[in-house]
Amino acid sequence: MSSRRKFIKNTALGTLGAASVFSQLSASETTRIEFKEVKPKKRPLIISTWNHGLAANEEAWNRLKSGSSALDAIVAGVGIPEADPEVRSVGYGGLPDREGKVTLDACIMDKNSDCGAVSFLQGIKHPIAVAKKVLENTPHVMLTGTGALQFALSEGFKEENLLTEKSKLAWEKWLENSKYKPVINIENHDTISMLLLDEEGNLSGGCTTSGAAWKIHGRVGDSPIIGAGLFLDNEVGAAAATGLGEAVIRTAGSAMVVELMRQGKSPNEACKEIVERIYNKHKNHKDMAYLQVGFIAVNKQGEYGGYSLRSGFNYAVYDTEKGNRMEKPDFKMTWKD
Ligand code: SD4
Repeated sequence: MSSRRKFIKNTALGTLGAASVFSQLSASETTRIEFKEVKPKKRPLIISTWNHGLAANEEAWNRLKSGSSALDAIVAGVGIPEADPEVRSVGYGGLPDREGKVTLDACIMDKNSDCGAVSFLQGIKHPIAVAKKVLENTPHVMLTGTGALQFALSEGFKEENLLTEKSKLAWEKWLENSKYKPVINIENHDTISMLLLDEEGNLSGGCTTSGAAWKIHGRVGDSPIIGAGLFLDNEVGAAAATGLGEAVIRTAGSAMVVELMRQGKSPNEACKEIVERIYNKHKNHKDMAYLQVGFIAVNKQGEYGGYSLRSGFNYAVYDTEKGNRMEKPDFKMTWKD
């Protein structure tokens, strides 16, 4: 709950509207409330999922500091793991689907709730940059498959082979048994979601992934879906997900985290409540054996947090107070539980 809401709730005038509360307070009390309401904790603030979030944060931070817009900073930031062949779950070098095709999902959202997304996109190294073009240059929110590729090419993007030798070898090994058993988030190199609170206190976010390895050709996860993999309301906060996309879509995960923050929960509490909900909905589900979900969230005041179902999740935080570092959120259970 924000300090202002807490204050009003705790006062004897708590049942009155804010306007009448203010009219009955002395000038000094009003000043105190106003100060609490607008005081940001830390700005700018950038948080990104997983270890590759560190390099992404660094790039986004430097871009912001040299005057880039928040969306350009996000595109450049998450563009680092997208281009890194060693990051096997995002962009170039990402693990392919069961047909050996690297298919990418991404979305981006700004302070005005404008958003752009691409799903099931092949052959373009930076899907997040295409998602931004969808936001800017089309009347739509999401383009998919060959349509998304056609659009990317018309915007000047270059088509290239994204299947590296290493990922091809991993796919060939998988083909020996062809067992579909998603192993999500265990090795710390997964979807990158980035949330950004800029110096003016405005929120934006982005998310990009090659999705679950060995998925059925055509499968789209939560990451390009606004409300599932990413959501923000500039009046409240922003949230993003990593993990088994099917579970995040079933529960509208990121949108729900934002709604819980709207109701007064802290980012940590909101992430935890949604993870608990996902657990309750899945505890007897066939997906439970390999289910992992993790959320990160930031509110308008600059408080941030995260929570995951299983151990192993971490995220990178960059702020003016402590610089760029990894943080480990709490989790509900270990992989052995
Ligand atoms: C998906 N949510 O496609 C993505 C995968 C992921 O951490 O986030 N892994 O389901």
